[in-house]
Amino acid sequence: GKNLHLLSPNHIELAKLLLEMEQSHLFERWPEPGVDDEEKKTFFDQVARLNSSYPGGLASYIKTARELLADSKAGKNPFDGFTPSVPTGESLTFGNDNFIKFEERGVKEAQYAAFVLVAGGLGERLGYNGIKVALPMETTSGTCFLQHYIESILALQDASRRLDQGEFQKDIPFVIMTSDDTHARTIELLESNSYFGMKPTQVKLLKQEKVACLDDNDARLAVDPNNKFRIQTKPHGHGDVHSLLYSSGLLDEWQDAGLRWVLFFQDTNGLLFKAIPASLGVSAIKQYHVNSLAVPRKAKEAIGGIARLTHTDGRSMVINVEYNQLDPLLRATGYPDGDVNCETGFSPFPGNINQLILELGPYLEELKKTGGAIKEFVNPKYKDATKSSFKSSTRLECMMQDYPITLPSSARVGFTVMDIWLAYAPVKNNPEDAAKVPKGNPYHSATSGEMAIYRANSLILRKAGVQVEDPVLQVFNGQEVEVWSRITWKPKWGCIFSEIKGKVSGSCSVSQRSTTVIKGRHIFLDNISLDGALIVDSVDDAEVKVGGSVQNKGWVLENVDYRDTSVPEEIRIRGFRINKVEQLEKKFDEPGKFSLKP
Ligand code: UGB
Repeated sequence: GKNLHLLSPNHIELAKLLLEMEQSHLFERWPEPGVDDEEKKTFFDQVARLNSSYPGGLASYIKTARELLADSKAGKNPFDGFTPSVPTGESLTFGNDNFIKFEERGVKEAQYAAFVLVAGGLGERLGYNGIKVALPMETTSGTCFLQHYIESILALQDASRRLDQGEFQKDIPFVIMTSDDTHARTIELLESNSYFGMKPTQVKLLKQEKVACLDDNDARLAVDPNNKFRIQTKPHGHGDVHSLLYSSGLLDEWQDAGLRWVLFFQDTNGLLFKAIPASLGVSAIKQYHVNSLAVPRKAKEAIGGIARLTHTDGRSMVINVEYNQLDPLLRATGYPDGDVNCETGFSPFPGNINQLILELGPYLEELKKTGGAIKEFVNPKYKDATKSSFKSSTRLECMMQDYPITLPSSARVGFTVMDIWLAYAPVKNNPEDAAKVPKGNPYHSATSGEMAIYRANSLILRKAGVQVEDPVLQVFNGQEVEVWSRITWKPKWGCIFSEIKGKVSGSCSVSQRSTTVIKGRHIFLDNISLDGALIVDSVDDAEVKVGGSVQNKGWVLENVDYRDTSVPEEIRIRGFRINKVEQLEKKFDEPGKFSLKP
């Protein structure tokens, strides 16, 4: 009260709100008026931000927190009344007729899509010091995730216009959700690289705010341990993307511009864009309002499981059940063994890779009702079995894949299962934890993420008719991985299978120790036998035929230890570096037809 004269009317309202919500402890350690007055004002600026960035304001946040904390204390199961069963979805096999049919439809739809990358997370499990989208996806070409995503979107945009031959000429919008942890570094990465070739106006950043931490079951807001004039905050989760998109007005803008799809994806999956055209085709042909991309999932793997949940009252929905909840839910509903692999060697519940394709029209209609608010949860770490106090402060969280929870049963919610090698290779785990992953389960490390790119590209070229030699097994940072030929190409070289196939002719072969980087658009592999390293670049209006026998000492993988701090972090977390001993490197920078034959 003594401090009231300092405050603006707006701040006084906020002070009243806090007192009404029984948050007077926030002011307990405040000094006399005249002392630290600026800090006190800044406190209310923070409260104003917390209040305006949460749908329904702080009062609603605290109220929901009390309810969820009470449920958690009572041990209430969020899935009470629901029984899980294995849902049916579309299952695709790379390169067969069905896959090609979906890809050809999907690529034409791509120009009517907007892409949304959620990149507000710091990736605590990975323990990398930079932002994750700045990490090289593979170190042969050195392309970082963000560059790859942008080039993939641009390649799709181009292929889509070319193949559709329609009138539609709008640029595909690209939104990146950031947070205070990633925002400045994301802008810096974009600006210092000229947006990797995208028009700066095509890219929009939406920054999510953190939410207030909670100290106890009464939802008393936590004072920041380092500053008594601040409320401690933590991330609210990727679910924020829906309310941010809605409040930004972008969804209306896209609707008016004639767009049809919104595609959501995560920060470190270098394979994702290989799966996008086909799964977008599935959305279009099966008219899915919601389509989640999935892969076969090992039981207990740290990715969510997609399940049909049927309630005793008859309601039913297809939804992601997060990895820590699937096993207990199964045990509680008649599967005494919980989440276990079936005869296929995988869990019967497909794994959610958190790539969602939403049809824009129904999405916008739904968000007009909900404002984009997503069902939240709380996950307090209790001190003891009485559940009366927490080890550290907690907060409410929400997940983007929980969007379908509020949809009516009539909504068309489906999913598309793809081969793991084609669709999913995230970089989430640090080397130490990755090395402890049970044998046969994916490491999800920088090592496995990079190797997965080479494997996928090798398998795709095999399917296109190239003889790619078998991989060898090697151990990096304690993880045994398959090492395939290091084959990479720019997305514009081929973003669907038929395009890639059209770039290969005659009898081509690549040995296991080989490396190739294809940087140009119209580069054709014709009767080439590669044993070494080959790097080819060309301007877009050059056509280059590469053939003959290429043989040199090539590029060699050398082990490095992740603890060796003399090696840059983005390299040592992989456990290897590339020694570029010898290569054939050629750039064609004039328009025209060329042939490269050593
Ligand atoms: N993210 C944000 O943008 N903001 C946040 O506040 C938090 C995260 P994690 P998680 O890949 O297979 C998800 O930490 O949440 C971004 C699914 O929930 O990598 O443990 C962050 O930058 C799970 O069902 O993953 O698990 C990143 O891009 C499963 O599908 C993304 O959100 C799993 O991913 C995911 O954050 C998976």
